[in-house]
Amino acid sequence: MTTAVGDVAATDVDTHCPYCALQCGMTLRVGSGALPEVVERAFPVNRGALCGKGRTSAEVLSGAVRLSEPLVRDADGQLRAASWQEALDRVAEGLLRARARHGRDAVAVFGGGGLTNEKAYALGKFARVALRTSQIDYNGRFCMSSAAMAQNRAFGLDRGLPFPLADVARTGCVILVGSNLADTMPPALRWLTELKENGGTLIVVDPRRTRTAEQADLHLQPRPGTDLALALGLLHLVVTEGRLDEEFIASRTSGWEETLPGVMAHWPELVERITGVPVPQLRRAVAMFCDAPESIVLTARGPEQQSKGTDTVGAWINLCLATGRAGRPLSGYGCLTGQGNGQGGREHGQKADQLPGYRKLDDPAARAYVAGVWGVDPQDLPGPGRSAYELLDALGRDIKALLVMGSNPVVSAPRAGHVTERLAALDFLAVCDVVLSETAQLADVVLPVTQWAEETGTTTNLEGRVILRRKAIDPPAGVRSDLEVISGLAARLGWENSFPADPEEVFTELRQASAGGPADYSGITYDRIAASDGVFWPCPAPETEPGSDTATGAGPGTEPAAGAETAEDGTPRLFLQRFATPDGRARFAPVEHRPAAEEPSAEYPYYLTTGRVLAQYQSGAQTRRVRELNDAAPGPFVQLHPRLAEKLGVADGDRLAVTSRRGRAVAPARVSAAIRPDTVFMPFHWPGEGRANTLTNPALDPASRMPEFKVCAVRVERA
Ligand SMILES: Nc1nc2c(c(=O)[nH]1)N[C@H]1C(S)=C(S)[C@@H](COP(=O)(O)OP(=O)(O)OC[C@H]3O[C@@H](n4cnc5c(=O)[nH]c(N)nc54)[C@H](O)[C@@H]3O)O[C@H]1N2
Ligand SMILES: Nc1nc2c(c(=O)[nH]1)N[C@H]1C(S)=C(S)[C@@H](COP(=O)(O)OP(=O)(O)OC[C@H]3O[C@@H](n4cnc5c(=O)[nH]c(N)nc54)[C@H](O)[C@@H]3O)O[C@H]1N2
Ligand code: SF4
Ligand SMILES: [Mo]
Repeated sequence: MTTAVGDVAATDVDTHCPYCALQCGMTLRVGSGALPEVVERAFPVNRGALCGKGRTSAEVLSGAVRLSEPLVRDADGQLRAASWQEALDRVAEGLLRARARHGRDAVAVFGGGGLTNEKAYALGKFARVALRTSQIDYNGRFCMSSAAMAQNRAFGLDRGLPFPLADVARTGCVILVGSNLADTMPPALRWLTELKENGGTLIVVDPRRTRTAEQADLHLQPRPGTDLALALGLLHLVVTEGRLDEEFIASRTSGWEETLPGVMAHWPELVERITGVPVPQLRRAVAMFCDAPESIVLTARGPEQQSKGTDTVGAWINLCLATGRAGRPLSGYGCLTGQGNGQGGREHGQKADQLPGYRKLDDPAARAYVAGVWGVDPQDLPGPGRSAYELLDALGRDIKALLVMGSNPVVSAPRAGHVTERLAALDFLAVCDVVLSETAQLADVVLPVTQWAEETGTTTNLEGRVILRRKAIDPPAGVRSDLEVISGLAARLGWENSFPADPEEVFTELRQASAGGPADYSGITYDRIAASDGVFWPCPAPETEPGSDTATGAGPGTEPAAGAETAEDGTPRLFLQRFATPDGRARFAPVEHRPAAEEPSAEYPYYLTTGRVLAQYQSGAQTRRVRELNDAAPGPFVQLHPRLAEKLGVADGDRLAVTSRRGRAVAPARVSAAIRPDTVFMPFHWPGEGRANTLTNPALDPASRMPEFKVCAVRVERA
């Protein structure tokens, strides 16, 4: 659309924010200025609102902060500019040399949940077909993998929210477990405000009194790492207070008998001892949750990034199932997925155990189907590989060469000092990025790539809504898209025509590869997305009218096209008739509480927990380069309670040394009564001496392989 802005003609392009999983709608106004202007636009999840990160996102397009030509490391150890020809040749050589000397699994790929569906799909195919390595995983393993595992176990399907976000405003009670969405998804806070305006209630579970917790009718403030006991304790009260939905348990679930003993073993006084949450608050939470005609539990990284994250989410799902709060309108469990394409990025094959369409790599039928789409022998597809931290830990050992696309593990991986050493021990490291991230600084070759406004592609937001980011401007001359990089490398590895660089062509292939899988995109086209506010998967291609774009695809037990705010396309609500398990029943998780991998001790007497602040995004690679955001959140800090500060003899702003079994970090104290006195909090957005991940514990959840970012034991003293 062309509009007049002042005297100058400008073109408006509707697209979406490059950052978090809310994928707020925005319009880019392209005029005579050097950078496009971000303009608010009505879209169902954000209804016009944008946070500061989205509002300033166009600044990262500036040549002043981004990479504009490939870099290669010379014999003298310095990075210097190079042609694309030379850079891609060097990458192909580096990967092939490692393969020739040490075998296929000596070459690894590390992807990202910020990559579009097309990129995530192409990257997974590149690893399996062109490299034939099993060694691929991605940063989403650090994000929502525990919730994904728990949802697959309980419901037979993992779509972050099985309902549109707007449903949150119309239910009766929401329990928000370990989400600080006032800072991490600010426009979503409005749905909670509306919930309260509609007479609903909000319970927030967080060891800190965050801006989100301040909105709550009830704030439960447990010790870090005790959410599993808390959920079991609430369910115990549901049982003893006669609040079970026996009818629902009998007709729509399985496994209750096996689950009940674990629940009964967590009586209220014990749960108070473990969690620190007083029994009367537990009772009040149960009353609020069960008195409401409908209710919803939402989890985010707080309960999930634990070495028992899968069981913990399972316990919260149990609470929903036992009270009949699942598979019904306006009731259910949902996970607030984090990254821009955190949902789609986990569906199309960059995960160690997975093929496109959320198929399993160890399923012979799935292998045969996808191998058919790819034109290869199923026997030639590698098996499942290692999880993200295990892969990083193996660098320089049995993995000799690594390609990173869309992650900055030097800042964001657990036990980051060790991970940095492992990266340095590689024979060859290539990084595709938009900026010279801390990880790119270690690379042998850095490939500069285009950004969201300069390329077209789809992402799938936290609701499972597949949306289209449209190209608004041309990229600078020296950069190429990730798809062009993959295509160029594949050609050098002998796969000339199998890796198209055109996003729509890749999406067409993805649709075919996903057809019949749990995350079926075969009925979704760019045109269909463009004609709506996005399309919710599953969305199989209409069988009756080939080529028709109008039929509504819907999976089993789902509700097609129920209108909430707008006419919804695809399958906005899942599980209303049946769950996606073989027998259609949701499965209870028979779980018991266990301590964190590391609990406080005499030497390390406090809990450290980590997370985010409003103005920085993730490893900060992008947002630390935006002046307004950097002014708002210029550096790391250690949040601690006034009583702890007094005990340690420190004042606000004093430099604190925080030490764990893995290392020492130094950052200024931020004294605040909003945190438990036994816990300190650090945001993880910065490299250097204040890097929170120097301290964190890579203890893994046995099922999801999620590291324990949210709990470890530390000593705190004046630096
Ligand atoms: N501003 C900003 N927004 C973002 C991002 C960002 O980096 N910056 N990242 C995006 C991504 S990828 C993600 S995954 C999401 C994450 O979104 P959130 O999950 O909301 O973010 P976190 O700050 O990691 O953690 C949320 C809360 O968990 C609490 N917590 C810590 N330990 C525990 C515990 O043991 N139990 C419980 N119940 N709570 C605990 C913390 O105090 C914190 O307030 O945000 C997305 N949005
Ligand atoms: N202590 C602690 N650590 C954590 C967490 C925590 O709560 N506490 N949270 C974890 C979570 S939930 C997450 S999601 C991870 C995230 O951590 P990271 O994986 O480091 O995420 P980002 O900082 O978003 O890194 C993305 C990188 O890719 C680049 N990039 C952006 N878009 C593109 C693209 O389209 N193509 C390419 N090639 N590059 C691109 C960016 O410039 C950036 O350098 O951190 C995890 N680490
Ligand atoms: S909430 Fe997330 S998607 Fe929306 S503007 Fe902010 S960073 Fe972008
Ligand atoms: Mo995340």
